[in-house]
Amino acid sequence: MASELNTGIKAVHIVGEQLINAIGNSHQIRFKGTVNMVSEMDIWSEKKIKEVLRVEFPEYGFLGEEGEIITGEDSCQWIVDPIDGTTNYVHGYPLFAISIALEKDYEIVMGVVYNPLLDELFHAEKGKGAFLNGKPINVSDTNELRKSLLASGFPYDAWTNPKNNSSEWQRLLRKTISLRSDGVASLDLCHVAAGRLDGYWELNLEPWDMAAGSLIVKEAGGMVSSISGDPFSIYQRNILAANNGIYRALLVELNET
Ligand code: LIP
Repeated sequence: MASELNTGIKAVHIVGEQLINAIGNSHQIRFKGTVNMVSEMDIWSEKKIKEVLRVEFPEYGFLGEEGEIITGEDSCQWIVDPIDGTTNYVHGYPLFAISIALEKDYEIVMGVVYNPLLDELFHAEKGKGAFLNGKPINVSDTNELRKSLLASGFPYDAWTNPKNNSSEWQRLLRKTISLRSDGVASLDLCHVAAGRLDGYWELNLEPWDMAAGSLIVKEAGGMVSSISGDPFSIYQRNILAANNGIYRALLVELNET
């Protein structure tokens, strides 16, 4: 019998190949709001992932970024970002991912994040550790903010929302080695899990941006909470993820801006 993990991996590989083939093409774009782009490839990828997952697990629910929603007959639901980093993808900027998580009784129990251009597959199952291409990964051991490399991003309503992360960004720019904004939340989380980044925070995210990556960070030994330090939920729109050595210092800085 197929496992959820193997089915998730199969789905990201199938769509990943096609997404690579189409990355340089001109795309049919529409906007959700002022700057949030959707391409025909986001729609295609979500439909294809849903088809692959539901062949093996027809009773599970499905929550996808582009509107494919199925209420399942079971307590399990797939949570899918068919292209995380759509803005990068449609600009031909070579960094995007496919993210698939499995939620059971409102808890994320499995996550797969795939960067097809680098053929990097991150995965975790609850209680079983985190892996990159099958090898165990761990968060970094940096224990001072001033020695850390962090990432964050800017919300889609940054034009109009005064709480658009710019004050947090400016504050941390002066207290760290440097900051990165890659535009792919799921990969930012995986890079924390793999010790490539020491921490990451972001405001105004959606469940599919965080579901798989948050489990991968936890299983790699990292801390994950809301920005105010409350227990993490994929439904609360923001996230702070870091190694244990800098988590508290980063929490304090983010709550002093
Ligand atoms: C995007 C993220 C990006 C974040 C955006 C958005 P999309 O996902 O991964 O890093 O800054 O708010 O959520 O729309 O490309 O799937």
